Amino acid sequence: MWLPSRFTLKFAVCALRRGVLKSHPHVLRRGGCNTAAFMPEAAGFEGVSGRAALQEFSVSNSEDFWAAVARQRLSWVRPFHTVQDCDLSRGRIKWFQGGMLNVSVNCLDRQVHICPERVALIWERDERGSEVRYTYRELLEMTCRVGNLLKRYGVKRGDCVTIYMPTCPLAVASMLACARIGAAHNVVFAGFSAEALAERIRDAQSSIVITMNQGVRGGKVTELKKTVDTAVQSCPTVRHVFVAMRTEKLVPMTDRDVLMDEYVFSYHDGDVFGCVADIGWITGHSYIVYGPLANGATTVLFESTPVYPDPGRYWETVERLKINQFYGAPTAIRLLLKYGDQWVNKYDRSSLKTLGSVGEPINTEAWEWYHRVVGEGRCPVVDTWWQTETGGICIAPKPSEPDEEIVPGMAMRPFFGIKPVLMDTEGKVMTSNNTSGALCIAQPWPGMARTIHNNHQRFIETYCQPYPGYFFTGDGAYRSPEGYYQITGRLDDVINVSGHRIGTAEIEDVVNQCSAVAESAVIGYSHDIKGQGIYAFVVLKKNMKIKEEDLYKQLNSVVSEKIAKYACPDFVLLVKRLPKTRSGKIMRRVLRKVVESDLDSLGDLSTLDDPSAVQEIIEGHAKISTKGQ
Ligand code: 6R9
Repeated sequence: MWLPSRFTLKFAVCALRRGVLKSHPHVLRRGGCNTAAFMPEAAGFEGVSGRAALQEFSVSNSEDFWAAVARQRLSWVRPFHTVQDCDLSRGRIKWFQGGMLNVSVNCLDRQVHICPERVALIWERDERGSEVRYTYRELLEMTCRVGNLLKRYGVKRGDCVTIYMPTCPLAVASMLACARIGAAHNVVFAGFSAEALAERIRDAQSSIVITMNQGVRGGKVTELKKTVDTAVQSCPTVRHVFVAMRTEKLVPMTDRDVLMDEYVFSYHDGDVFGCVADIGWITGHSYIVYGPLANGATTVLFESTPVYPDPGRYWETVERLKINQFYGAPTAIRLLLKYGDQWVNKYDRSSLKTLGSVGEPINTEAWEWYHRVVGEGRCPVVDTWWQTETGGICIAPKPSEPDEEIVPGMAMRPFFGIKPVLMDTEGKVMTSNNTSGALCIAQPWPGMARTIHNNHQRFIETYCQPYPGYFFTGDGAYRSPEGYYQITGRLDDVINVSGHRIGTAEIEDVVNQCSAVAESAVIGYSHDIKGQGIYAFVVLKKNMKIKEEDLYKQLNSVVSEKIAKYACPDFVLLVKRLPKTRSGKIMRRVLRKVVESDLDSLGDLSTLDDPSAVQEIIEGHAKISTKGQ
């Protein structure tokens, strides 16, 4: 598990404090102060000084780099004999062959050995002010109990356990327990329907599902056990359902069900990393569970929503838990921006050091607000680009030298060991700056995906074949004259208006700068003359009153001024909500289907955050297309 970039400096400090570096007395002298601060291991890299030199070393001497990191930061049961054996063009990705480790041992036992009473988890329960802290020792105990239970019910190495739970300590312990006994885990977001859950259980062929009697989020109770009962009816592999109690409510139990015991709580202080994603998404896996725990950090499990019981929830939580790093999604930032600054200013945010953003391009307005209002202009905002397939952050403004700039809304700098490249339409690497292309990664790194479960051929076709020898991300990016990267959105979303190719993110960024606009989604639709026309879906800020014609005029003038006339929307539809995934990404695919009047192939909408948003859009679009604009 690779470190989040924000952790590197902190890790260096912790490592010194904990004596990890004792066996490397010349760390600071040989690597130079700067380099050791980024990464203590750099001390062993002859002649490397400063962030840029370390980044260069990490890609040109990739094997030495990753071997040093792997040896220093992880405890191995058996050391590896070969650092890597990869061939991207064939989809062969093998790292650390011969080596054996247990990630749960690295997240728990290693930390318990160093500092058993440090707080590992702070569970920020939906009920405000009732947080619960777990030390590394307690989390290890809980994990061992779940692991034993799984073994007792026949789970073996290589099996896959389905976890259908909200973000909570027992869910983390269940993930780590699976890893401990060599089983895989299939964490399904606890808002998914019985049908969506059943499909994922069948795919994983799980014999065990772990769930809770009920879930609580945003003050609403969800019947998790009931959903599991329905789902498992069509899942013949399931033999047992483990049920933990989140509320007092007793739910019907059958012979198949196993009630899990309660555990012990205790309260301690510690450093606090607050990633407010759901553990059902990759951000939750890497930056709530494995990343922070493997580095001995204290991690927050946020069970609630950004607006429950009011839009000050995040910042009240920051004040109460003294969160140092806050990591969230642009969609939530845009939502909170709509409610105004007073919800932020009410709370003391002096504990905050770094603000992170992930999941989508962060538009300029949201970035500025996050930086100026939330971070009081003193916390760096890091726009981190990565994907489920990359395992961890690949491009981010930090780490950087202390005086280096951060450009709003740009992921900017490749992380250590990552070599991004841009490809042109002919599949050639573009070497110049100030250019846009398809974002690929030129060489393998240990955290990357190795295959798709039960479908290696699809893995090869999707990621390895489009640009042979390179890992294809599916995203487009722009490289600035200074060599910084900016993500322009999914390549499937790129619009081609009369031969001008433009990313949806670029137009949305400008549309969102209109004072009346809270957020927007832009898509291309087929146009007889221009090839593609531009259609913008716009959500207005709270209590905003503006005449539609005035809004269109404003939009046209700002888009033609900041981009060009060809980028002005042909259609603008005002909507109350945009269709989004549960992790907050705008589903432009659904919008395209509505505009193409292809309603039969909208796909499974139950995985949307709010499926009813689509109905409003269908109706709104029908009006526009009959009356014109
Ligand atoms: C971590 C995560 C991956 C896709 C990715 C890209 C988009 C993520 C972004 C970003 C612009 C950023 N994305 N971070 N776009 N700027 N900082 O989100 O994983 O759910 O797999 O999504 O999200 O399009 O390809 P995942």
